[in-house]
Amino acid sequence: MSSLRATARARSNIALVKYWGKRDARLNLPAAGSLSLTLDGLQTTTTVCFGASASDELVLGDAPAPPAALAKALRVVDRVRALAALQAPVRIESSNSFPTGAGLASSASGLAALAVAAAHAAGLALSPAELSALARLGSGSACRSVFGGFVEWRAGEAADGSDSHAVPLFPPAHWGLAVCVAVVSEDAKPTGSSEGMQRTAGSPFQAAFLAGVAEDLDAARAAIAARALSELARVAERSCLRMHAAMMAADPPLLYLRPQSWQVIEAAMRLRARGVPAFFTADAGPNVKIFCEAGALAEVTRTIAALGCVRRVLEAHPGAGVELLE
Ligand code: 2P0
Repeated sequence: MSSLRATARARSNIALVKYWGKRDARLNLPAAGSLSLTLDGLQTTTTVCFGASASDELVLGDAPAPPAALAKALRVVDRVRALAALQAPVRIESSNSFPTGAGLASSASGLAALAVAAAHAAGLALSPAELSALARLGSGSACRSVFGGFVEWRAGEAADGSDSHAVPLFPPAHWGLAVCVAVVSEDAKPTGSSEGMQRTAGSPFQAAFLAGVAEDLDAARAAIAARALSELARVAERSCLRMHAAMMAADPPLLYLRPQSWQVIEAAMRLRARGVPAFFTADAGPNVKIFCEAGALAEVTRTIAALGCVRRVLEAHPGAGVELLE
């Protein structure tokens, strides 16, 4: 059994056109497509070993993971065991290079690394699209982290989810963008994405958010192809704010952004108003990400770090897809 082991590394991704809403919660099938950039610097390394433990185990960093994290991981592992006709217990060891649970998409890199490590450990030869659909079972956004650079998750139509996976659009080197992550809080978020999406399904603004996604995807693809930052800024900021508007209008409301987040958002808008090629986005947590042309990163970071409300900043660049390490 000792050979049923593999290690993979995956990077986080940040959505430019947001995924928020499911048509099937069990299979993580989205209500609409989404589009993201995979980033280096924010990564998870995961080792999967079948048959080396008495029961299914997940270790995150140095500590046993909470039951909910193990349950998420087992959605991927159980599919792998079914495909490989394998019954052995699994031991998963995973470590992140960045804080978990604070809107930095640790589940995207984590579940993408897990899907690839588990499939290889079990001896499955899956295509990139199949690996992406496998990662999706653990966490929707993870299907995008299988690929590097600019990535689109096609929502698909099949009831079994077989056509709901990501596709690579442009490689990391296509456009020299950079991202400054303004960390305003490192606390775990109180409402996870799955629960948050379920609650937002009842928001009167959710249908309006979803109705704009197809147009946003077209506009984002065109802006990225043309490396047109001001066009991409327009699409990404409206996708982000429409998603947060739908969240805020849920009952009870979902408020992921803190006052400090709004200070960073306003700083990003001021930067662009004075000609710095930069724009903001924010996800299901209080931390704000500022995308910019790589040449503007030093100025963006200096400006954001000087805001009294920011605890620290992380810098990242476009990154590669998932890698098998051993
Ligand atoms: C995104 N987010 O497109 C959006 C924007 C957060 C806000 O994908 O329930 O952790 O596991 O499918 O993938 C976070 O959601 O949710 C997410 P599940 P996931 O990046």
